[in-house]
Amino acid sequence: MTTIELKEQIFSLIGKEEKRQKETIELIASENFVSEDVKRAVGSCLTNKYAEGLPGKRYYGGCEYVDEIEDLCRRLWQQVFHTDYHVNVQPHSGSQANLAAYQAVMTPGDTLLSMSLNDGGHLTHGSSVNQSGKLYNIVFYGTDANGYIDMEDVRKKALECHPKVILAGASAYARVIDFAAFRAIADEVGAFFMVDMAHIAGLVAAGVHPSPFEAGADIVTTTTHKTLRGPRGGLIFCKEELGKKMDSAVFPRTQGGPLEHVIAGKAVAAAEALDASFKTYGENIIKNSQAMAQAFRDMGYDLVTGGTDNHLMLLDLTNKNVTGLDLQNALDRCNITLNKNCVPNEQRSPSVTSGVRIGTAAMTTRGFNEEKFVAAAHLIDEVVTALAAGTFTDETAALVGEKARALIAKA
Ligand code: DSN
Repeated sequence: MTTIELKEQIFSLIGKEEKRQKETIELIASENFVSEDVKRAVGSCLTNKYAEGLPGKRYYGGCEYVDEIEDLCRRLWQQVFHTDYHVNVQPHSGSQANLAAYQAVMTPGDTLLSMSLNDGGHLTHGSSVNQSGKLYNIVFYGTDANGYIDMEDVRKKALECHPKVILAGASAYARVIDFAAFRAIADEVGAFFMVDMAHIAGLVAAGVHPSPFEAGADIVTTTTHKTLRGPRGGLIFCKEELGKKMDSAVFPRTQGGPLEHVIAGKAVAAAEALDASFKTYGENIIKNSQAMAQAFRDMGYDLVTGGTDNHLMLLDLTNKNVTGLDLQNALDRCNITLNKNCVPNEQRSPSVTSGVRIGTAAMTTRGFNEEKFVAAAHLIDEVVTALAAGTFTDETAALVGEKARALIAKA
């Protein structure tokens, strides 16, 4: 193939993905749709620039404009979260942000107390297959029988294992996290208190979830692409006294040159999060989530913790006799995207699961209101019912897909 043909192939695939996104009800809780301005920044000439180091202290010439952009980005994110914490905007992702944060305050073998992946934590919170689980001694706290974080368990384990860091934050947890309670336990055992707010950061920015900054977390990491609706990437905030260590944990310890085009995109997203409309967006995400959760309850579905306080919910499909994997695959054929997810006391493997995770941030961006989310819940139920009865066919997929596209067209 010629270069031209290869490029045509690449852009044709991007076009197909764009069409898929436009015609799909997107319910993956960690995804969102960025503005054209975020895309403009990320697709800009800044991708050409090397800028290892920090503004004013770079290892390359010609950094005057990227210095201004990165400085502005740092200031804007401090404004978004009403904080004067030190901030580093260079992490390429949430995983990179977490790794750098650990490196700044822990040495290999130190103990990290965090939420297990099966209970809703994240791979980078000490999973044995992640670098975090290989470098550090990991102790997990879990959720209680109703799926809530068990603060008694957190305290008991903290008193037993004397962790260097206690981490709060999750990728599949539908309830408000009590940061103040975590802070109190960290103080009791002399641990650093770290929050990974990647999933809920947009809700914190909108003032509809308690802030880890107000609770006095020592370190706060986040991604910028979930509820914050920015480009893919990470941020690290920390108390001023940890700032130098944090910066050198990002560069040169765990990363090379920062992605200045993405940093510009993060700055654009911060400017958007500072607009008054972002508060309404956060409020709508939660209203939509709660309306959808209620619709599922009304149809006899079990929800982990019985409902939601944030942008996501976890459906436990055990009583429906359908696996998370089967539902995810069937919905992929019906213009509805979500992901399979473990539920408490999961009996199936993580690649099959007994549940699915559903998020409302992306479709709230696309204009879905409570009524549309309720309608989407009914479409999912149509598919679950057909799967359970063994009657899910190409025809079912076409019919539900048509209804999904019609809902999107009306949004
Ligand atoms: N994998 C992301 C999620 O879906 O929650 C978190 O990094």
